[in-house]
Amino acid sequence: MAELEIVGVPFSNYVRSVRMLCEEKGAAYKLVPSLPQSPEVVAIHPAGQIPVMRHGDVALFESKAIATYIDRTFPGPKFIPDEPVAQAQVEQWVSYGNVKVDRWIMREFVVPSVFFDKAKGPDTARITASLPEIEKCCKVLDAAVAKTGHLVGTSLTYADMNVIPMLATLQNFPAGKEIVAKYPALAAYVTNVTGRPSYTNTAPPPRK
Ligand SMILES: N[C@@H](CCC(=O)N[C@@H](CS)C(=O)NCC(=O)O)C(=O)O
Repeated sequence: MAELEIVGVPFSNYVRSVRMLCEEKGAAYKLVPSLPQSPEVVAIHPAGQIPVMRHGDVALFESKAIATYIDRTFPGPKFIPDEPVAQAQVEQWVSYGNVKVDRWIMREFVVPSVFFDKAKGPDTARITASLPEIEKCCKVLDAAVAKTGHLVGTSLTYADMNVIPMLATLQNFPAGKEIVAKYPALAAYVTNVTGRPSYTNTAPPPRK
């Protein structure tokens, strides 16, 4: 079989989600550490985003499409179930993760907290405005994982792998940690999933 290549830098949450899937399935892969908008990435993703994937003649962009391909192509346990309701629920939580959780945690809170014009300082109004929206997301996710400790069914699926890097990143910030701590089922969920080898083995190297 051709070598599976995940192209993207390891500190990207979406790259990490796809790598977690490979680790959980026991699918061997090579990480090709390319930045967004690099020629290698633009050759596959029309918007230059990471991750992209190469596997023999197959090239794909968008993390969920990549995850579906890997889950169906490689042997090992399935993390996107075949059963139609569970499969649709994975889609549902991946979409919610991408449209709401990524938006409020990453785009409106983490990115403006970390990357800002040094002369101007961070946009505190924007960051503060994200907090009630992050709290809404955490409330929704807390209720969803309260019964089984997972978003779908009773075991880990790609829906969990999609959202966990975002929630773990949130906890690196005192305001984010404070919000997660208000939701005990969510806090336990983050602790459990981030304790898995698939998460710890995909940790990005420390930033310089
Ligand atoms: N919907 C895309 C989102 C990917 C995404 O946002 N990737 C970020 C890194 S985590 C990126 O490439 N950002 C740079 C850019 O948008 O130019 C997916 O699921 O793959």
